[in-house]
Amino acid sequence: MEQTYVMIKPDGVQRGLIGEIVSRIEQKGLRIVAMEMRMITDDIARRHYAEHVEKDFFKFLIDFITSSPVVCMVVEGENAVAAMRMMSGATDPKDASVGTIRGDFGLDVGRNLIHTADSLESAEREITIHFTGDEMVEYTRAEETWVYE
Ligand SMILES: Nc1nc2c(ncn2[C@@H]2O[C@H](COP(=O)(O)OP(=O)(O)O)[C@@H](O)[C@H]2O)c(=O)[nH]1
Ligand SMILES: [Mg+2]
Repeated sequence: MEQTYVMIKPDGVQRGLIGEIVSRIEQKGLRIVAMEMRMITDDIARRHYAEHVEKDFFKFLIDFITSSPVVCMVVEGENAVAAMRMMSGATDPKDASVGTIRGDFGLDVGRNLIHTADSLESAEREITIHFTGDEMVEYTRAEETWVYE
């Protein structure tokens, strides 16, 4: 089982899409093992988006992600990293397929609703930034024998 880091961004929270997004994760059969709404500090935001520090949109990204609460999650399942990337869709909602979260609800690359780790390595790094480990729970969902062969 893989773990990935998922974050509903401030626009997703402000637009009342927490339930919709969490619902899609649940319906996919993935297991949410940690979830918390919180304000991201400037320091955490900079660590999270460190790979983009040289980009011209970096300041906008940091201002945006710290502007309003986000919902931080650790999501677990077989191929959870790729599954969540597929469900999120392309970075720019203009390119994101219908049926994806960004494709269904977004119009602008700076307001693309959700963050999902892009690799197993990124997932491990991001989970460590946002969670200590104490918040994580171990359980199985009752329906998992009907999700996995
Ligand atoms: N304003 C602006 N934001 C961008 C641009 N490219 C990426 N971003 C934002 O920066 C975030 C991180 O970029 P990236 O890691 O490449 O995309 P992701 O992994 O699909 O979220 C994206 O989700 C966007 O919110 C851009 O060209 N302009
Ligand atoms: Mg990324």
